[in-house]
Amino acid sequence: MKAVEKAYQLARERYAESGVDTEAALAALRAVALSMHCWQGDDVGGFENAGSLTDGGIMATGNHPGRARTPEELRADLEKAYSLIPGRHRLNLHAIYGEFGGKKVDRDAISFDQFRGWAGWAKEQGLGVDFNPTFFAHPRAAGGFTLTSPDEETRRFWVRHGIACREIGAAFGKTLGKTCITNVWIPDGYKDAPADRMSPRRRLQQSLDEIFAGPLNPRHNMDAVESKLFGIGTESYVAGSHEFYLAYAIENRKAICLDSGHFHPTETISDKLSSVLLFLDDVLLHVSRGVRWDSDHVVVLGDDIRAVADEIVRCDCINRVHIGLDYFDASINRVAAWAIGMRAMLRAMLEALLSPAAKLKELEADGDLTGRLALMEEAKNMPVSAVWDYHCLAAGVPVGAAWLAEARKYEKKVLNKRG
Ligand code: RNT
Ligand code: ZN
Repeated sequence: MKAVEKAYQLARERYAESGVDTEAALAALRAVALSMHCWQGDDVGGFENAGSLTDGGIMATGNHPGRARTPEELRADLEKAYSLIPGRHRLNLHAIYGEFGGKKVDRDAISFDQFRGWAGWAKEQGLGVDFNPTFFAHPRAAGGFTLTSPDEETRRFWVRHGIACREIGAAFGKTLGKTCITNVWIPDGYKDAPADRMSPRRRLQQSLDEIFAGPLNPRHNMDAVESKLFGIGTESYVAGSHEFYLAYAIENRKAICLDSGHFHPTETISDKLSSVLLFLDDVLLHVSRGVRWDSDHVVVLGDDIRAVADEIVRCDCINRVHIGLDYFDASINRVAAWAIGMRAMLRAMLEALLSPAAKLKELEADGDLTGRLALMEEAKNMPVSAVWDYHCLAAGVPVGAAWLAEARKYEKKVLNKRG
């Protein structure tokens, strides 16, 4: 790996000449913990075999062999994926991934008991955990309404689920000594134009108030709420819209979760960060890639995530923006899907950390918009990849496409043997 080291030394000098300290950028990058979503490993299946995913307005397509079928398989796959990704990261778990031991524990009755296996494993792996109540893929969600349900019994059921999940989140936070972000997303909405847009939102407000009523130690649990524009079967109206949740989050001091697939196609979440960060303490990101719609394709290094990373760095909010990934592609090797998305997001963060942000702001302040544009373009020619390769090498993970051979080996040895 001599070439990687040599290339890095040259890159370091090159950056230093333009006033950028690569060592400082790498130190900052090492501190970035991404929340890797467990649900890429099994197409959002979970371990309770309850209902159809599309009841939640989302869909995983593809039938690549090797889907994880048990917690043990999923953990093995996750370990493989983490071994291909530089840095120490987090795990994002959904409530349907509990270990139910063959017993039926309904959503409103789950507790940390079903997650001790995950907590023990996370501790051993040095991972923080984030958590999500699962308001979909369940007979009681099949009607399309959970926290907004006009049926009081159904609404109460889902409120109990939300309360249980927050407590599980806090238990993860306490056990691991790392704050757990518990993120509420519900699919509720209408396929066709509703006559009454306000009542479901009023019920959602009430349900959230009930879920968040119990005080929890903020060092253990942080609440987040995730909006959406539309889903499969909720094309005309989604109760949990952006305006609803942003207002709710500001009033109730919650974190807002911005999912890149949940806005109008020409809207970007990067532009929203500087606005919401002026009014909220914390933002959670669900970094995803929509292709023509909220299709949850694997994240790749494109302009969108580069802009997100730039904003996080330029707003100086690296500690207030919590980055999670959210996609589910069942058409390719699932371990590779994790590695590609995680590496892309980290690579984008590195590029942002290496960008001449101070200089760009200075040019802008001086009214030199020509210089600003010119320098932004030239920054793209700087040797980011040399720094990235070196970062992978130093972190003890495969450099360049070498990770793919590892993923393939694992596929042959482990994934392809699954029925
Ligand atoms: C759905 C939301 C939500 C889910 C996960 C599985 O559109 O993005 O975050 O993807 O909870
Ligand atoms: Zn999401």
